Parts: sequence; C-alpha cells; structure tokens
Amino acid sequence: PEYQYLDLIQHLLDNGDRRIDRTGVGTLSMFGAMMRFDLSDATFPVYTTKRVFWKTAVKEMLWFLTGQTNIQSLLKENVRIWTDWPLDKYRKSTGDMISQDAFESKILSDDGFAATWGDLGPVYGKQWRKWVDSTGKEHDQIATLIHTLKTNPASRRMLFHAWNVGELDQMALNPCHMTYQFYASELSDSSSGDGSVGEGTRGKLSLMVGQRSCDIALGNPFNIAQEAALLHMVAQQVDMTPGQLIWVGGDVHLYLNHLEYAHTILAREPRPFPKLRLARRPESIDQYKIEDFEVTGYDPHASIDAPVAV
Ligand code: THF
Repeated sequence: PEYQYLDLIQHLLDNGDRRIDRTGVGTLSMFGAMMRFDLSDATFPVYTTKRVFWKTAVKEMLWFLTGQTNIQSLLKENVRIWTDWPLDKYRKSTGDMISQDAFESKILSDDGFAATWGDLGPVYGKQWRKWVDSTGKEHDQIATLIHTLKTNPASRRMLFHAWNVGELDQMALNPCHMTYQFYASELSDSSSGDGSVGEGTRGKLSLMVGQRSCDIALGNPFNIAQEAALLHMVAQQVDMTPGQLIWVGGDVHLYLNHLEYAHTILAREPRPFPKLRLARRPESIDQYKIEDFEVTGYDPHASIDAPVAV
C-alpha cells in the first residue's frame, strides 16, 4: 500500500509540471491523485520508508479537534510544525529577527504575547468546531457528524469542511485538507439504536479526505497518519470498525528542495504498516490524549531531514 506513495513521488519526478509556487521555492506539480488505505485489522498507515513522527501528527489532529488555533497549546505538547508562520509574521511586522527558539519560549511563557502573536486565525479547529454563519450562530461540525453517524449512518451528508470563504483572509494559511466525508457500510440492525452496543458492531466506517494542495514530502506522511488516527477515533466513538481511508489530492507537489528526499525514499523498500490500539474510550471525540495511542510493529527506515517552505 505504501507503493501508492512512492508511485506518486516517482510520477512527480517523471512528469511533474515545473512551476514557481506561492512560497517562491518552486515545485514539480500534478493535478488529481488518489490513494486508498485499508484500516481493517487495526492497521495504522504510517509510512515506513522514512521515520514519520506520527505522535506529532496525531497531536496536531487532537489540537484541531479541540477547536484551538493558537500555537501555544501545540508548543506545550512540544509540537513545533506551525511555528514558522507566526514567526515569519512577527519578524516582518516588528523587524525583530528573533530566533525560533526564543520566539517559542516567549509564546510559552507570556500569555499576552501568545494571544497577540501565536494565533493562526480561524484555521481548521475553529471551522470544525465553531463555524460562524451569517447570523452569528456557531456550528459544531464534528458534533453534528458524530450525532448523524449514531442516528442516521446511511446519510450522504456526513462531512465537515474547513474552506470558510468569508474568513480565508484572516487565516495564517488557507486550509490544505478541506473536506472530510464519512461513509458507513455493512450496517447492522442496531444501527439506529443509542450506540450502546458492543464495540465495533454497528458497521464499517470509511473516510475520504479532499485536499486542495499537498506537499508530498513533508505534509502527506503527516496527513495520512493523522487522518487514519481520526478514522480510528470516530469509529470507536460510534461503535463501528475502521474501513478505508481514501485520500484525494488536487495540486500535489514535490518542492524542488526535496529532490534528494525523493531519490532517497524511492531507493528504500517499504515494510508492513504498524497496528494501532486505542487504550481507552473517552467520553467524547475531543478528549483523546496522545497516551491513548498504542502503536506496535513500527519499524521504519531512518528519518530524512527536509526544509519546510513557508
Ligand atoms: N506548508 C508546507 N510547505 N508543507 C506542509 O507540509 C505544510 N503543512 C502544514 C502547513 N503548511 C505547510 C504544516 N505541517 C512539518 C510537518 C508538517 C507541517 C509542517 C512541517 C515537518 O517539518 N516535519 C518534519 C519534522 C517533524 C518534527 O519535527 O516533528 C518531518 O520530518 O516530518 C501540511 O499540513
């Protein structure tokens, strides 16, 4: 299954359209791609051709699910993948060429500073949990999704979306992964009940994620791991078993400073995906902790350093 990922990278190297992107780094790009991962038997699709820091990726997902948008709470979990954007803004606005370490320390120790400089605007978490409509009413898309999965799992409207057109200009970065659509199959008769039946008995749950823009080297390994984690969590919450994770990419690109990364990873042999067990079943979808994720059998090749384009 990991060959899908390697094939995409090979395709970008062979046929990618060379262009200058928003960041100025340049990419090899293609339009339209799909990957499918089977999550049955507790499979956790974390790529093995490099070490993927899956805990960081899952922590980011847990952060999205709580509705937070300030990097302070991420930094408290030692997740530094979002620092570049507020840091860039701070440096450009103040002319203070502070180091990343010093900036992060200040965000952590000074709540006022964090409130001013650490917020990413109405990004994923805000839209997922508190989408504000034209009347000022807040919509919790995640709660609605869980409710529909429990009460009407044959619905074709089980999705949440981050592309809030009216708020795009307030976001540090426009959403990359946008639509999360769920599909339940093999539904049992108890599916219209109260969800109090035994674990995983109500049916099989699949997730399709639509992503408009994908950094194949840095972003995609994180995205697949965290989306798989989300599917495992949602399935547990609604008493279903995880089915397939289907990933659909729009502009899928390899940054030109990741060419060596591409050649290194293509020379490696994939190994079996690890397994995921959720150690406990929290009361709600936003109460999972990283300690709940018990991963076994992860035996990756060495990690590869690659710079992120801001
Ligand atoms: N912008 C770009 N250019 N690429 C992205 O992947 C990306 N994201 C998020 C928003 N904008 C993006 C940020 N997510 C890493 C991973 C995910 C990121 C940003 C950076 C990263 O550097 N990963 C390294 C180190 C991980 C670690 O230190 O824990 C890695 O080797 O995986 C796509 O969501």
